[in-house]
Amino acid sequence: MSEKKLKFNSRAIHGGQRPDKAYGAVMPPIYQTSTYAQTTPGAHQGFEYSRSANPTRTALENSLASIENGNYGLAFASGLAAIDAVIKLLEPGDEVVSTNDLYGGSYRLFRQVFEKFGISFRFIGMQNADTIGDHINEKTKLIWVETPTNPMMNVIDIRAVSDLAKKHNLLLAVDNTFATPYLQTPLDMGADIVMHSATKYLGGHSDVVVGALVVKDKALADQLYFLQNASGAVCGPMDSFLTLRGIKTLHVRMQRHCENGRVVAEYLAGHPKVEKVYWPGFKDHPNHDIAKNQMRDFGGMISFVPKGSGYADAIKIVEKLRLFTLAESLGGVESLAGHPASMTHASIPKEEREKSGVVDSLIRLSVGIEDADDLIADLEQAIG
Ligand code: P1T
Repeated sequence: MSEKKLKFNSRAIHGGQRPDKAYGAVMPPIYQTSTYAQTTPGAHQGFEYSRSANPTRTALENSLASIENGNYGLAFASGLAAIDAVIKLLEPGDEVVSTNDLYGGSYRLFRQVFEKFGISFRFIGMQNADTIGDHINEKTKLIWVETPTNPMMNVIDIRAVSDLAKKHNLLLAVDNTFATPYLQTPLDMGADIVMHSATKYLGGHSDVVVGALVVKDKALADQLYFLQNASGAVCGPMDSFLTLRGIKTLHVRMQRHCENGRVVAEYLAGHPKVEKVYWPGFKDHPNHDIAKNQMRDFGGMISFVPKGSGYADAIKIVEKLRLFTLAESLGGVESLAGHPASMTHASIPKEEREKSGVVDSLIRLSVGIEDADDLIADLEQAIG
């Protein structure tokens, strides 16, 4: 059966995978080698040096391409290394239009690294896609979209942004970390590049830091491959193996993340001491209809603001949580809680941060796949 015909769950397990050529190993071995023997210069079995390509990484890259409905996958040493490669497609003088609510590290890379090299970034709200065109000019080359956004859970209409990008001949890159291809496949909606912090749901077990890019277009893949090899921030063989192993259960984990996410979001929304809950599954979420249209379910990421609270009260709650671990990151099997203002988004100036809703009392939850009752009991004792 042609692999393209397989449905998502089958591709998560089999996509791009063949038993290993040497001994038929069903899981690709961890090819922990930097280099490969040649019989005469240039005569090798497809691998020369592990920065350029490594069989374990290639197995992961093929899987990434398959689950995102792309043709080419590239695995990097971190999500930020993957973003770094995308921005290096640009030239000094070029402009990028980006969502204003995004991971703090992406913002820091854009503002504090790439602006020095003459690339400018405009951070705008994209919840209403009709307004994005106002920020495009002759220097604009790329639209950078995170959806759902980290941590405010805004949802951006990928098809609408893609139409705009095509009209102005711009590249569209979508950070698909929060949704994963289980919930949405941006390339099918017209995006040119899909990016992941595979550290999160794709790996799924909080044991690797890995980044990914997937594209359909060969010329774009060649350019990104050139940058991956030239800059060298590649995913190592052990991390490739672990990420590939994670992807094989992505669909079952995501199903449970979504189920538990719904239970936790509804619990918080009904809690007398909770002011506001951000989760795209609520009918009154401003972009619920877009989410329903482009996502298969609503995920396990939730942010909330306790009632009448400030910085100190939010800190008290996250300190009291026991089953939810207070930690950076998200998307693993275990539930995590974070305080974006002081942790993941601390590199965004307070003024900027608060414009997009990241107030000092905001708490972010990555709902894991434990028993939902235990998660609720933990929240109950922490919120009071
Ligand atoms: O951490 P790294 O693998 O380099 O990925 C960066 C990144 C990119 N995009 C999104 C949407 C992300 O959430 C991240 C990393 N985020 C966290 C560590 C966090 O706790 O939000």
